[in-house]
Amino acid sequence: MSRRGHGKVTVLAGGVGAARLLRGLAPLVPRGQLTIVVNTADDDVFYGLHVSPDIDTVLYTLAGLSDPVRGWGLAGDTFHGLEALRRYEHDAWFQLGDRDVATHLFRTRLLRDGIPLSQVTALQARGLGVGARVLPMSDDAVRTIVETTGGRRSFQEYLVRDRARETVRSLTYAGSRGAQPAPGVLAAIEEASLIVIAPSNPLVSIAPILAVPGLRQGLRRAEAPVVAVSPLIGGRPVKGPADKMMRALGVAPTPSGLADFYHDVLDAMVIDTADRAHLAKLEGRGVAATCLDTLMRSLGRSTAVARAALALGATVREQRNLAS
Ligand code: FO1
Repeated sequence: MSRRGHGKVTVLAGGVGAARLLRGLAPLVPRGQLTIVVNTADDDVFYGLHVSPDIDTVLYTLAGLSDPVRGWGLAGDTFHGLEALRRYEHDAWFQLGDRDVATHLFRTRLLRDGIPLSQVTALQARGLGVGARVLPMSDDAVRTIVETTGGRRSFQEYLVRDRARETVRSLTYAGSRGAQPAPGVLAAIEEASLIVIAPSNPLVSIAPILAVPGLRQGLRRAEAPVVAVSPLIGGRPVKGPADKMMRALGVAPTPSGLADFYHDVLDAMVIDTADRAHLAKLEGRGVAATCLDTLMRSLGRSTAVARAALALGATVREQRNLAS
């Protein structure tokens, strides 16, 4: 590793929050050095098409094509196809844009032909001109099942159809026990100089990745520092129901709660200035921490947060070198 370089960086990523960090991080990491391991437990089939929302969001964002307001889908897309479909399926609640559909058509056809999701994703990254290596966590199907007070829901039913109104009783990552990490995932963790847990929902974006056999052990064994970027600002996420879900499942929606949740893999955490009261608590339990404004509303803010994560990782590495 050069003095100014960071070596290989591996990021565990969900959707929109992760993508906001990645748009700042990707330009800071030399080509060929960045691997992104993406949650696929939100994947589902809509209108016969296999949709991988977190992979889509990461790819579209890195390609500079994502819708800046929604965070998902393509900027400037239209929904005429969906409107036409609603003549037959009145409650078609999951919105696939007219141009977005091409991504799902391509993925579905290749998967049906027996091509693994990791290879399909690599082809899509190439087609979109994305230089970073984007890997699904697994080529095997893992699905988040949400038990709510109203019944059992798929993740997209819970989040999109029911707008996360129901109280969550439990989460399961169906299929995770028998799943294998996608090719390259374990090596990316082993060879990394820095591992970043993106500011994604810990329960439904990061936990399914950690539930793939070998992933958690790989992180525990990794030489690289594991730095989490908190998705919380003053106890609330920028988007989505993370705080509600965390509270319902007994995880405090604070940096300390996150540190408890990631306790066996975590070395350091980037938190928002609004949560600076947790800095001392984190340091007290051996988690190195730094704080700044983590609201990534612009590329500049994404770059600042990415730099903070890289710098914190470098500090942890230096401290370890001094101690050894
Ligand atoms: N999120 C919504 O809130 N409503 C939608 O209709 C919707 C459609 C959609 C289509 C493709 C895609 O890649 C993502 C889409 N998302 C939609 C986002 C997605 O449901 C969630 O944000 C993620 O699963 C959570 O990471």
